[in-house]
Amino acid sequence: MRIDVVTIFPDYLAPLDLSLIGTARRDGLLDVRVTDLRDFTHDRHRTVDDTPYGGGAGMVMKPEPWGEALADLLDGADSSTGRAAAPVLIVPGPAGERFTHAVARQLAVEEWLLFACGRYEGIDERVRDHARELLGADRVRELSLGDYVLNGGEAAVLAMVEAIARLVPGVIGNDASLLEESHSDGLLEYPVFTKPARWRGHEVPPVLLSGDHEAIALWRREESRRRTAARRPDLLPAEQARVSGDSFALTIAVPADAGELWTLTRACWFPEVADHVNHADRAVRPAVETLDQFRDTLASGSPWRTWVLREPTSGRVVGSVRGRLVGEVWEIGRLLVAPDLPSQGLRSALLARAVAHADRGARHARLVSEAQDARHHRAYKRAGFRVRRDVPSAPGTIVMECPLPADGSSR
Ligand code: JET
Repeated sequence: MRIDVVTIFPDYLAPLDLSLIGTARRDGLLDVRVTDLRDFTHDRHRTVDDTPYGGGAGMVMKPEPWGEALADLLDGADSSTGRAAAPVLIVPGPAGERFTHAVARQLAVEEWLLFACGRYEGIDERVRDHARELLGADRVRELSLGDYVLNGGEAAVLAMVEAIARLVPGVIGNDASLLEESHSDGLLEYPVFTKPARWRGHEVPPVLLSGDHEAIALWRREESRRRTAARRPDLLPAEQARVSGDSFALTIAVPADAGELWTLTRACWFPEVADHVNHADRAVRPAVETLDQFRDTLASGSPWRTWVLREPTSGRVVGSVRGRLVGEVWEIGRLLVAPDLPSQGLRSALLARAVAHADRGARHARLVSEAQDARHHRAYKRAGFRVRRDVPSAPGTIVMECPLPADGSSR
């Protein structure tokens, strides 16, 4: 694979001589060339930037040096490589599409990548327009590592080249390690341990010492799923909840869901909201919680795990449930379904999900129900819940519990 990098700081790319990438270059697997953009300026100060049209702070990279640098690299291509390949032009920048493992895979099969490092406020937009005419619209990609701003594209190029080059056959000696790592199967990696078995009072999980390969594989899959749900719920695939022929998507809620979910919660608790206006002393939590307070419960550090149910075609949020571990009890709450939908089947599907995905430390699942609400009691009983008169609860409510398997193995 050929990799060109155009930058005003060629020294910044020196690390590409080190480690696996450096070895792959010496082995002839990677042909990395760094070009100084200032070589394509013609004034005494070797100027690459100018003030923005329309005003505003900062400077913009001038198009002319970029045009000349591109032309030079593309012209040289036929003679030096003996083929008429066109590169994929990659412009790292905070406004790009997200660079992911999947993108790295697409790029790893290309013969030639050309990275353009922007600085200041960015490169004049017409450079990309021009490159799209030269290379084809799908061969110019503005890519972002994440939602933060760097001083220039160079550090992003180092990260992208490392992520891409290690997927080029031969660059990494052990292909099996590529198959097992985080993101290769869409989930985060399970935790790993090495000797000694006990270190500063911390034990290695006993299953890993058991020699039982099936049990180890199961444990690792479960840890991957648990980690992903806790840290990166956005990576979990939507599971389908099929209710009376209609299919709904059931996923872990993220902070971005807060607006819709809070609005639906308020709507479902409307009697309590109205009551709160009249009797502020009888505050019911879902009726008085602010949007910001609710959003915090969806953040990755929150003890709550919240699921959101959507109509798949419209994406409309139509239901939710949540759970958290308190001691040995998995507290389930905020079970709700939009008032215009047939609620029973959807409520049962949501409750089943909250029970099935209880924290493995839990011995019982618990929910609180309105004492008068016989219809819901019957549904909770069908789901395995029983009334616990011995557990105290607010006036007008009852507590119901359902035992959970001791080892959490079904979860
Ligand atoms: C970045 C990449 O900050 C990032 O990239 C570097 C950068 C900074 C400023 C300007 C710039 O210009 C490129 C361009 O974009 C419009 O012309 C590039 C953050 N996440 N990933």
